[in-house]
Amino acid sequence: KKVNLAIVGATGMVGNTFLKVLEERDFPIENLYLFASAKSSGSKVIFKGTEYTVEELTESSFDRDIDIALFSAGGDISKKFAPIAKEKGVTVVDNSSAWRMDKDVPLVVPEVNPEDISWNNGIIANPNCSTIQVVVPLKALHEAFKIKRIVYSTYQAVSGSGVKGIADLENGTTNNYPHPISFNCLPHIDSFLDNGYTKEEIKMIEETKKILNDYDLKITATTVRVPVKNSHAVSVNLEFEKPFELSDVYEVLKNAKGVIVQDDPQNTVYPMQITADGHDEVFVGRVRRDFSIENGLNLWVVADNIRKGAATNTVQIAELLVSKM
Ligand code: 2RA
Repeated sequence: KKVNLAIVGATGMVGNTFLKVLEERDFPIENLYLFASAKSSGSKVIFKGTEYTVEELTESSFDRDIDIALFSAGGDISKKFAPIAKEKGVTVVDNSSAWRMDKDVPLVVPEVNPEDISWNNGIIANPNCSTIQVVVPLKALHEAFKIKRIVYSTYQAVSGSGVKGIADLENGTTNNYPHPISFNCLPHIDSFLDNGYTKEEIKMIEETKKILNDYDLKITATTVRVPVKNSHAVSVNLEFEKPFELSDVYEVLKNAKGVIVQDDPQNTVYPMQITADGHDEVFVGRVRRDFSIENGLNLWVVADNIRKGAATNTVQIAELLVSKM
């Protein structure tokens, strides 16, 4: 079945990657419509050898036969236009944070909770990039050993904040961050809340519970911007309900969908941002017992935040929708 597909935010970093991934995966497209802001409308985009003209997104943009719309144009655009698209019968897959915690909106990672797309009401949310990469290995571990508590410490690339973030890293400027990110780390992603956490940290905590459908999980997070161009890394500390053998943990990880284990530290084999870059898998290494607690485990989890963390996960959700049509 071929579908009529729209991309909202087609000229942004994630929008461009949508097109690249759609082509790589030979997504079945009948007609393609590209939308962006007024300032980007009129620009030309080549997709599979055909030239497309980007249209300005307006309230009447969905007054045509569109089956699925991929959004990555910021929360305000999603808040306003996803309901308009949905009313026209379009199924929206939204990469922004606007709808993720809405109880009527499934929050989906295809390797983790694909069944949740079945209860969508026209909008499906793509989780935050740092959340996507951790729940992929955690799903299998949770099923095998029942996770009780999670401590996330992230090392997030500047591409997570778009071209401005990359420019600040490369030029030593502070257009996007309050302090230099060159030769520096910033414990500050998104805005601070009254409880001392940032929105990014709360996203990881709350989205993990929703995706794993376990609101008893005890989770804390510290999210940090690091001077890396692309790919996020997360140090994950886990406490399980049950005892485990390390050999069983390895078996579970090696068989987990979407996971590649890279763990031979004696030979300097471990996941790194420069080797995860451009891939869609989640790379796991430094697997070792946390001897400081009962049933404790440490992991190092790395993935391309623009691909698996955003564009590819969104396209995989769209593939699930097509498979149900
Ligand atoms: C970041 N996860 O890395 C956030 C949004 N992409 O900036």
